[in-house]
Amino acid sequence: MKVVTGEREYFKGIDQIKYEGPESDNPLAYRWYDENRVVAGKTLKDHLKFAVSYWHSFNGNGSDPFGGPTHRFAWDEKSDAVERAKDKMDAAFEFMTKLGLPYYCFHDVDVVDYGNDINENDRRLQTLTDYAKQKQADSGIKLLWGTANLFSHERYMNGASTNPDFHVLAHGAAQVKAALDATIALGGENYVFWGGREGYMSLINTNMKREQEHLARFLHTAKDYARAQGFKGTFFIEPKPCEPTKHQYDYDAATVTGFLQKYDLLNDFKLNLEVNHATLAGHTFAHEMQVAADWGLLGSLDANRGDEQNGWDTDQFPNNITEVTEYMMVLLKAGGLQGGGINFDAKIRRNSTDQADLFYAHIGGADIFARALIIADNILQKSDYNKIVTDRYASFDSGEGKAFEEGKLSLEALRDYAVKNGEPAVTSGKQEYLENLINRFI
Ligand code: XLS
Ligand code: NI
Ligand code: NI
Repeated sequence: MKVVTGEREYFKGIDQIKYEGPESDNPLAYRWYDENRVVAGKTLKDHLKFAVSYWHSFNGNGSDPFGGPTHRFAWDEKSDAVERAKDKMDAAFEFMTKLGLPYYCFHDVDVVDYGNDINENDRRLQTLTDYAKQKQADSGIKLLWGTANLFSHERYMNGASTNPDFHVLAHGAAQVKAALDATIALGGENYVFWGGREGYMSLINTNMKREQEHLARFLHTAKDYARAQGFKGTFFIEPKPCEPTKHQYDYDAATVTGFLQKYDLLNDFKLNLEVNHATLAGHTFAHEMQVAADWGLLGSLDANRGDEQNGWDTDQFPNNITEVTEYMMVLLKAGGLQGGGINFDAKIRRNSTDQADLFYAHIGGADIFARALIIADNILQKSDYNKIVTDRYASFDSGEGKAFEEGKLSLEALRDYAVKNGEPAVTSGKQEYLENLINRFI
């Protein structure tokens, strides 16, 4: 990939990041992410489809509820919104091409600031879409997914498509239309719906059934529009249990799959799962991935992690090799992601203020996933892991167990079997053995 800069170079002194191998001690090099390395029949680049998220990397300024920005961006200086947005896009493509990752993702308002005039907002996004089209052509970087931010503006405080006021819903639709148009124009491979405020703060004032019906109708309407415009990609729902809303309708993977089935959306929608959202829902991320995989809905991943000592969406970069290895085992067993990739929905810390910090963060994230994928493939290919799990269910492979699976045994027949065969043998689940096995390959 060639480095693409604008008139000005923003990340001075940092060249293109290269793969140097595990022995390298260069902090600005990949040690595991060799994009051309083939694992389980595909290159790492094609398995992982890494994406940089626009919001955290080029908008996230380090502010928190207790203090203002700590990250000062040289691309954030001009007073005109469109000119400022072009500078930011120059910086974004410089960063992404120096990093050498193949995709990016954005919300409409990440790309250019919005005001309250829908026509003017559409014009701004259109201008930046044209600008991005050129940058994508110059660099070869592609859009993994686009989305609309239907949670930051004050009008969405009671939700967007689940708002009790139809007028607010219509504003959300206007934003989604423009974001879909931009995604389609840029050849975006997918489109995401994350319903940050699609839920309720208190049940006392909420008609939950009606709100969920509106959400489903909204998704159908948006999907029908995009399909009519020729969009062939996948729509993703991104589950999260809470934050900002107290209770969100897209709580977790199991909740969303039930919703998609109930409202006849399974043909067009899959899941975009996020690590820390799983944590907040009280699940492991591997669990969320497995739920999606079992439904054939494992679409895309938002890579990050939470903090074990607190309970909010800290969006830190991933760094736990054991956990990520377990994710990659689920991914390989599922046959990969359907349409999506791995988006770093993660931000550097408030006090990480060197320009290089954003590079270290993404390098570490890409390396841990690449390394985990290689390890996971070794475990599945070279150990008795698969056999142990398969053998646990061997009693259903033949005889009466098989007949039960096929629906051929009545409750009385099951009772007869139990009486005839006495107490079952005690069988180990071998959990510690398998944990050690995974560690052995790490
Ligand atoms: C917030 C979400 C958000 C989505 C896109 O918690 O993860 O960043 O990925 O709207
Ligand atoms: Ni996310
Ligand atoms: Ni999140």
